[in-house]
Amino acid sequence: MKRLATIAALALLAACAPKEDFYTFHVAFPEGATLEQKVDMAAHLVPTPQQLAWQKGELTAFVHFTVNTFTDREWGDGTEPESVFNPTELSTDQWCEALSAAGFRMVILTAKHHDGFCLWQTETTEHSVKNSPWMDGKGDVVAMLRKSCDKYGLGMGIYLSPWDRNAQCYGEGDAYNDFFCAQLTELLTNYGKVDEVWFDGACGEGPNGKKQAYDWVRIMSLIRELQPDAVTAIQGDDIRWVGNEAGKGRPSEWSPVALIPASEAQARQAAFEAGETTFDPTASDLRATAEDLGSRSIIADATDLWWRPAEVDVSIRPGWFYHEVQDSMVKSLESLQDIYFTSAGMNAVLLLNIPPDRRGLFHEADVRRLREFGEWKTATFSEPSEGEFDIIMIGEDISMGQRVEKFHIEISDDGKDWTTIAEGTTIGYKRLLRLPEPVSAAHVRYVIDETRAEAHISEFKLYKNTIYQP
Ligand code: FUL
Repeated sequence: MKRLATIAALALLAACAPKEDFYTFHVAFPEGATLEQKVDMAAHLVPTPQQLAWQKGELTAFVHFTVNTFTDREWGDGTEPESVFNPTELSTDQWCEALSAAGFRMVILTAKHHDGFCLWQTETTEHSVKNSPWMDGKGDVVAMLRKSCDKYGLGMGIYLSPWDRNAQCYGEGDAYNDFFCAQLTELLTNYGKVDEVWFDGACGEGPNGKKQAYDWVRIMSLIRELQPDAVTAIQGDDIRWVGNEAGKGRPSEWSPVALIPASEAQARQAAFEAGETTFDPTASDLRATAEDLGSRSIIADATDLWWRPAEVDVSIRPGWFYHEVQDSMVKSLESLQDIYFTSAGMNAVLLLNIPPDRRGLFHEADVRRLREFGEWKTATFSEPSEGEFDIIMIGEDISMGQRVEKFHIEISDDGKDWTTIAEGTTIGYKRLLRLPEPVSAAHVRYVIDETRAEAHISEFKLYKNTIYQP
């Protein structure tokens, strides 16, 4: 087996730029800007410190738990009696122990799902743990999770469903926004540091048949005030839904995108309706599910770009909530490995859902799979390979922006004749490339074929995929 003598890097565009100006989170293009100018500005769009810290976390766990766990449903209708919520052995320590051992850095809990049942001691509604038999109504799942996250060194996030099928004020405009902000205030005030606030996109009818207009501008400003270091996801500004629930990032996954955050769209809409601007924000029909959110052709038509990295949410089982019938349907280790490559390996953060069962524990089958996943990941990625390799990791220093548009990897035995073994478009924070079979070579190098400005490659490593043996 040949040893890798050198790892050489070749950047074709390494212009000696004068002092660079950067734009944090958002950049608006000046009227009449050329495509070249816009692309250069896009290359200088950078994440906020909170977004950067979030991206480095790489693996976040999602925990879907509520009355649905006991009624065997995916969406409760809001009429479930509080008495159904009665886990017999709830242990957030058990969740966090399994997660931290598997390499997860944060846990996001459904503090409230669409059924409106609150997992914490809230003063906003009677529809909560307070009126359940669990711990004689004295329990608080959010408080328990807080303690466990601290114990196991994990960050904590909150999922608060805007759609509420129980609240009588849902659909009543300000009344529901007041109610929702009161719930957020409790969660963001009484439970220490919250790292991510997650709002799904569902907006159905409430108990009175009405739909609600959520006040995203107000909601975002409340979060900035109460937890300035938290990132806000999906309907929130900072983190974008990848666009599917199958664990798949895009081959070209840009963090600078033209997808407008909900709060900004709402603010612009209000200004447009008030006659303060002639620019109609509803004119853009770009959706989170679109195939392309940030290429040059998108930039050509865009007026603004935002740094909005992708989060890949997917469940370890077919459903988001626990169903006994799915105990035999926990995703295979191979499937989790694939998901890791197409999420964290494609410039995104993986948000993997593990639903506790009716005991309030992660089921043994899920715990086993988490352990296997963690062991595989550690064994594969702890040491760069000095011999054969079949995984290439390459990353950009995204504190300088995301710039690379096309690259390839070459190997050589004599340093003169080079063979291409892999290629890609975007890199971003981290890109993992798998080779069809292991190779070895004296020299390995990356070549940047196209970039929006000088490329800053922060990582270039080679690994050998381990075959997992429990
Ligand atoms: C969706 C919800 O409707 C699902 O129940 C689940 O919570 C998923 C993560 O988000 O919008």
